[in-house]
Amino acid sequence: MSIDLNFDQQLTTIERHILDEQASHPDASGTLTGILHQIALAGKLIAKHTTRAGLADIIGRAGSTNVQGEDVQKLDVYAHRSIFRLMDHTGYLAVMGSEEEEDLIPIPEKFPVGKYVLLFDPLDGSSNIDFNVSIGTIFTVFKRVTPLGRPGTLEDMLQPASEIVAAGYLVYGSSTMMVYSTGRGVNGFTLDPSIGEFLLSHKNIRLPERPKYYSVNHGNYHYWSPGVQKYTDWLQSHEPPISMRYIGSMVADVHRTLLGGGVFYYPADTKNPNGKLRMLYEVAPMSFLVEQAGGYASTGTGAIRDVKPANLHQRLPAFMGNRELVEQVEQFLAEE
Ligand code: AHM
Ligand code: MG
Repeated sequence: MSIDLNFDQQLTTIERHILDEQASHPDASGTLTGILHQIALAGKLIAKHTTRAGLADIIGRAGSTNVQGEDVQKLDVYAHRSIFRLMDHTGYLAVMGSEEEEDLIPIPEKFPVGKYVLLFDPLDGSSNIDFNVSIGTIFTVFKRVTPLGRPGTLEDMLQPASEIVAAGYLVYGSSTMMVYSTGRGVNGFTLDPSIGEFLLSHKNIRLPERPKYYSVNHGNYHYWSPGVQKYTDWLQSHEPPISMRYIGSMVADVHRTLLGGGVFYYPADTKNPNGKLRMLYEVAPMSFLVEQAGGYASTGTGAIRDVKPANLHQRLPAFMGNRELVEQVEQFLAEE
C-alpha cells in the first residue's frame, strides 16, 4: 500500500497562498496581499457571529432601513463595521463603498490614503439569517484612477468589472469558506475552526463542463419578459436534464454554480426593471469569479465585464455560469 505523503495542499494556509501569488508579480508592493489578509480576518470575525446567530442576542433586526429600503439585520451592521475597522487605518485604501451605505466611505483624515478601492456587500442574503440558511460577504478591489495622495472619489469606484484587480466572497454555510481570484484563476479555502485558519481546499476551481443546475427565483416567472420565460422553459427541457436549485443567497447560489456547473440568474422583471442585484457589490465581483473559473457572465444582451456603472447602487440583470447556457439567453432575448 502506498501512502500519499504530499501534505502540501493541506498545509497551504490562505496567507501562504496570497504571498505565493504576490511573489509571482515582481513589482507587487504587498498592498493587495495586505487587503486580502484583512478580508480573511474580517471573515473569521463575521463567521464567529453567524454561526452563533441563534444563540446570541445579536440575531434580529437593527431597527433601521438601508439605502435599498430593506430591513437592516444586526449582523449586517456588525459585518459592515468589522470590514470598515479592519481596513480604515491600513493605508492600503483610497476609499471604500458598502452596500449598506448610500455614499462612498472616505478614509478617516487621521489615516493615510492608499492606491486601492474596496467595495463590499458585508452580509449578502441576510434576509436568510432568521432561517439558518447560508449567507455571505462579497468584495471587489479596484486600483484607483485618480492621482495618489488624495482621498479617493466616485470616479475611482465606478469602474467596470474588466478593471477588477481582485474579488471574492466568504460563504458562511455548513463550513466557512473564502473564495477569491486576483485574475489568475479561482481558489477556495475552508476555515478550520479548531486552528482558526483558512486552508486551501478547492484548488484552481473550474466550472465542470457538464452543467448540473440552473438557479433562479421561479416565483417571478409571470413578471419576466417572454424571452426569459422561454429561456427557463428551454433549461427545463435541456438534455441531459439540469436540476433546479435556488437558495436566495447569491453567494451560496453562485458557489454551487461554480462547483457543480450550470447557470445562476436574476433577470429584469416588471417589479425590478434592472433586476434586483447591485452591479458593483454583487454582480461585478461574482461574474469576475465565474469568468476566472472558465464561465461567462452576461446582462442578457452582452458581457457584464464591459458595463460601466453610473452610480454606486446601480442594479443590473445578471446571468452567469457555463458559457453555452449563458449565451443561449442572449439569443432568446435578441429574438424577443
Ligand atoms: P441582499 O443584498 O439584501 O441580501 O439581497 C440580495 C439577495 C441575493 O443574495 C439573492 O440572490 C437575492 O437577493 C434573492 O432575491 P429574491 O428573494 O428576490 O429571490
Ligand atoms: Mg446583497
